[in-house]
Amino acid sequence: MKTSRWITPAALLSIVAALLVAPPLSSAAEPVTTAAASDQRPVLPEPPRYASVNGELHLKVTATKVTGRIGNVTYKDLLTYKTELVDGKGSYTPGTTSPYIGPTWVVQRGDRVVIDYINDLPKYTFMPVQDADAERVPSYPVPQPLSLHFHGLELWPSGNSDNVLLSIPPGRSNRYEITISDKQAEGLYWLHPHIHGLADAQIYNGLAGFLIVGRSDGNYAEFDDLVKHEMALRYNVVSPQGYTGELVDAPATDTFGTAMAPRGDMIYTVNGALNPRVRLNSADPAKGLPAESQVWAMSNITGSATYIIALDEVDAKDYDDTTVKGTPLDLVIVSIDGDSMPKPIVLTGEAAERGYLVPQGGRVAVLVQGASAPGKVVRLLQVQNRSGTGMKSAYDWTDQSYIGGWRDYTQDVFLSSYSDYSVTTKHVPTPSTLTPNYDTGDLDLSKQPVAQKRTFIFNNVSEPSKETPNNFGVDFKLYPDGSIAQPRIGTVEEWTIYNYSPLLHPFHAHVQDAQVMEVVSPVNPDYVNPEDEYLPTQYVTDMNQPTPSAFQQDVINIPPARVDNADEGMPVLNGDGLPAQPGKIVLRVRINDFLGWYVEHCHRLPHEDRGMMTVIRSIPTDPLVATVSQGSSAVVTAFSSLTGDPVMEVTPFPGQRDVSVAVGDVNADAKPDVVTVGVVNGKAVVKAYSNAQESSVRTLGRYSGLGDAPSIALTDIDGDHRDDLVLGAGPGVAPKVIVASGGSGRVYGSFLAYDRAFRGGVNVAGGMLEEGGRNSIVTGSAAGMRATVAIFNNDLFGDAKGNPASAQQVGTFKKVASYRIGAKSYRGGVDVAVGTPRAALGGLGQIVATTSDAGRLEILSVGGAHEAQMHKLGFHEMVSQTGVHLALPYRAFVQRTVTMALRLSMGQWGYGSGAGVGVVSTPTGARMVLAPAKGDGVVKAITLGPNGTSIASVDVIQQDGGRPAGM
Ligand SMILES: [Cu+2]
Repeated sequence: MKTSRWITPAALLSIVAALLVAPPLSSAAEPVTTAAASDQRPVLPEPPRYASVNGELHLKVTATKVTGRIGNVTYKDLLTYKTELVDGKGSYTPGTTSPYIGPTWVVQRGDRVVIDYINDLPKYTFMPVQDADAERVPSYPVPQPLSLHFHGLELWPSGNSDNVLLSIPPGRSNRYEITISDKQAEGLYWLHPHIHGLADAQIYNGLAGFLIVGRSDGNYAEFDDLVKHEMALRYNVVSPQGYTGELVDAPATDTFGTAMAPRGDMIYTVNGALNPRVRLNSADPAKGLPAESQVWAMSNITGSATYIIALDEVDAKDYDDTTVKGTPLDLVIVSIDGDSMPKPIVLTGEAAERGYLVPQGGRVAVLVQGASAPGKVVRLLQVQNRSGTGMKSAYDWTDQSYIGGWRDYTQDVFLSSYSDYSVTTKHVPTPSTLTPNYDTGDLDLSKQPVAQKRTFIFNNVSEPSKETPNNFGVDFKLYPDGSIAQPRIGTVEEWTIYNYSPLLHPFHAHVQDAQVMEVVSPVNPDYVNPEDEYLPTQYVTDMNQPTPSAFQQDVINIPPARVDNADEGMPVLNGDGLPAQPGKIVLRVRINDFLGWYVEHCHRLPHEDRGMMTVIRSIPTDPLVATVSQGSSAVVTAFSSLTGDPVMEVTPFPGQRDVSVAVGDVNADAKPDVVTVGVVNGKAVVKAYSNAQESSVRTLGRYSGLGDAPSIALTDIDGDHRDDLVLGAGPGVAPKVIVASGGSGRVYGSFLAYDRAFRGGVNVAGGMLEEGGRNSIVTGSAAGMRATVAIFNNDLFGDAKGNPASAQQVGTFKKVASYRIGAKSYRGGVDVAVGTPRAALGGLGQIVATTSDAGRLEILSVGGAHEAQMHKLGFHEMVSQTGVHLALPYRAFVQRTVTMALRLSMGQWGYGSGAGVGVVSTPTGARMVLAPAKGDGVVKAITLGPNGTSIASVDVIQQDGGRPAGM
């Protein structure tokens, strides 16, 4: 007999214990109100607030386990954000703490926000993927990493800013430092962890909080005097056996379905309270009092729930009676996802009754009017719906034995109003236009030129099996195997996103919001739900939209494909097996001026955790290539990678042949800077040309012990999203690497890349090589030993108390991998570069290594820490085969494995005796720039084909040059 997968005997005991100690009601601590004594409803809790003062907010935030109560049940193993002010930077307003919503942060545009973010989470109970017919494999605890995402904010995605690739190990911390953009729309945002494989579990169990920029209503003049409320909408599922006290959801590692609760076993909370009341004064026509107006800003802070909200008015006594159908009230939407709108969207009549769909992660602010008479109340409702279509769950609950997926969301009352006429209130009729109290800038991209078009296909990967249990992918790939998209900053791109599945997928992109151009929802009007009680979501809400929105969003639903009535709600297929009528959205995005790595994904978090996510990397508007000619005075030339034209030609060190060059962003203006190193009076001198302008040259520093011909690379080493200097010793001295700040030139630290006795010189490179969100330094032996590529990391995480990484930590580098390249007898050098020449195949950066040994070029992949951890823990097979890349703690110094992804002969391009290598980014990948290792000659740029192996094109960049670099 199968046992329940949720309730272990130990858990059952704890539940029984919890029930025994739980008092019948949780209202003891509620504030005193003027409502009738018989009113059992709790008052809507307002979370405590931490607000910036004088442009600064500094918080210490600890993610930790807590026991909490919802309604009359005590829940153990909830997670929460314990929060405190640091150094008095910010203000604190007390509120009602809840395990279900963290404290609210309030910030303003231009603010500097520092978060010391501590992982104090308990171990995560890992439940391996099960064969439905087999006995359960026992669950076991694994360390639980943590990260932080500022949902909806336009921020740098790299370094210690909004970097969702970070994976903070338990007992460690990270200091996040963000600057709220001057262009950020004012409204309601939120923050939550973003660990792939654990996003749903961590958010579901409590790790979330509001982040208000300015005002949560959108900051419109029309609403200056109104009361605003923020409302976190969350649900919980109790197990089908009816036990309470344990929260049930779908761990990414543990299910053939996406965790279906039998109907009715949902509980809904607002700010952590069940069915609370909010003061919103009804009109009193007898006294000539109009109804009070308020703005309610709501957020769907769940992984799975599709909320469809509606408002109605009922007699006060019916406030919680879902069988009573009230008078539908208009839904007056004034802000979506914190973005401002030129005028309200008003849903009235039947449209108001059908409700507005708030997707997972999305927000909506509505102007709400009080009820029409003192004996009436306004209710906020969840409209009954089902996510997905009629097919049943693969889950082995007895009443749901098929493969597929839905989740039922019952009709329910989230909250209701009450009146207190001792409070003076204000009435505002629905305005015809909305007037933001600040400059919103131009939000309409519909007339802008499009620099790049892309498509993404959201789909179920395959029929579930033990190997691929109900996975979700993008372009038929699971994260991180989908193509890396590399938009150029400052450009507008158009993204068409198809939905090949019968489920709703809410699309979410980080770093910049999107304007909806078009929505195509191929609803089947004849569709009959087999269970016929619950309408699938897509039939409740008509999502067709033929014209562009007048505003931007950060979560956008992709309607499902047209489904087949005869095939249990699966999509209607063409002869080729693909959906005949996929759902579709067309978006425009203006790429913000931030460089770095981030993601787009489905915000239905069990889908994201199962692979429905791809990597995006913003690159400069015009990534530059730089070369050094090797005449008696080396000439550094920078070229536009768009036009091939030279943009700068300088002789940084007159009279010197051995000059090295790198391209990167040392001043965090997101534009490529050209940095060179030469030797003056025995010291390596580094000169930087900001934005490749000769007039902007400045000397960054002078460094000893690097010999006559040092090498240089640029990559962010300390997490401030400003590229730093990596200097490799030339021939004749010990194989030293010096790492220094790209801003001040100050030395962070140094290390020996090879044996101290080695005198052949060190080539250097750096970049993002694996999940974990930090850059690595790559070295290549320049000559005189078995050619060896080595990888070095530092550890930028803080300690368990939230103290940030020390200067010593930043400057301490350890070798985590090495790789020998070329024949055993080969003693020539290996040059190295880091980039994304195979972006079509996903992953992150790769190393390109070249030798003069038969003109060899190898592309190397680096295995991440979590891969090594998974092998060690023995569940690699169970995890990786499902596509669930459970990100285990990123440990900087865990040994990595390096594997050869591709080997090419450079002889085909005329470099049979070797070439130096650089990599320059393109919107779809990168070009490998090759130049002869010795003497002058032709520089060529190689583009790999879309399959990442064949050659698509070879461009001549420049005659007469050498030693290339790119960005
Ligand atoms: Cu999805």
